[in-house]
Amino acid sequence: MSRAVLSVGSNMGDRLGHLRSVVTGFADRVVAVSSVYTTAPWGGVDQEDYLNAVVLVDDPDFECRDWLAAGQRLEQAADRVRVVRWGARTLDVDVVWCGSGQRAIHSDDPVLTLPHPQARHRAFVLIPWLEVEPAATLLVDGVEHAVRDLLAGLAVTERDGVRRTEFSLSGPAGPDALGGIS
Ligand code: PH2
Ligand code: MG
Ligand code: MG
Repeated sequence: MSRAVLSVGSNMGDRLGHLRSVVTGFADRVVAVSSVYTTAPWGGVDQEDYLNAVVLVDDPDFECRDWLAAGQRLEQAADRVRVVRWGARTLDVDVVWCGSGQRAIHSDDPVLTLPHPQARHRAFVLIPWLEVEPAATLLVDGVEHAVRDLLAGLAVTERDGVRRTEFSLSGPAGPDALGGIS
């Protein structure tokens, strides 16, 4: 135990560099990395567009809360400041789903609610997740749904706000990452 689906996002500073810091930070625990998407801000706060991606991670010695703690350390390393809920941030690492093998962990713990209660409403989470895990499912109100169906149920404007870029979180740094990788 355990495997986790992490949603990573940035809309301040070296956005691509911040997302790449998650892949380098989790290193050999990374199982798969989605494309990088440019996404319209979700949640009603006026702010810059985000870059978002999904990273699948696995470590037999990690509990679900260990992914949260490690993600928060990476947020701190990116000088993340918590100001406005759903507002701008250098780096956000959210545990969307966590499980043992294919079995999902469900938790009402407010510190780490699983699966992430907002994930099903967010095209910027569902689209990159489907890219790396096309058969993914998510428990909504006690019922297991295909992530594909949850995405199809979102407003077209939500889905259209999520656009794939040519940036990559692995391999050589792209132009947006200049100065961000050392
Ligand atoms: N994160 C938020 C609030 N709004 N919008 C997009 N497009 N992407 C995000 O990662 C995001 C957001 C707070 O976690
Ligand atoms: Mg978030
Ligand atoms: Mg967060």
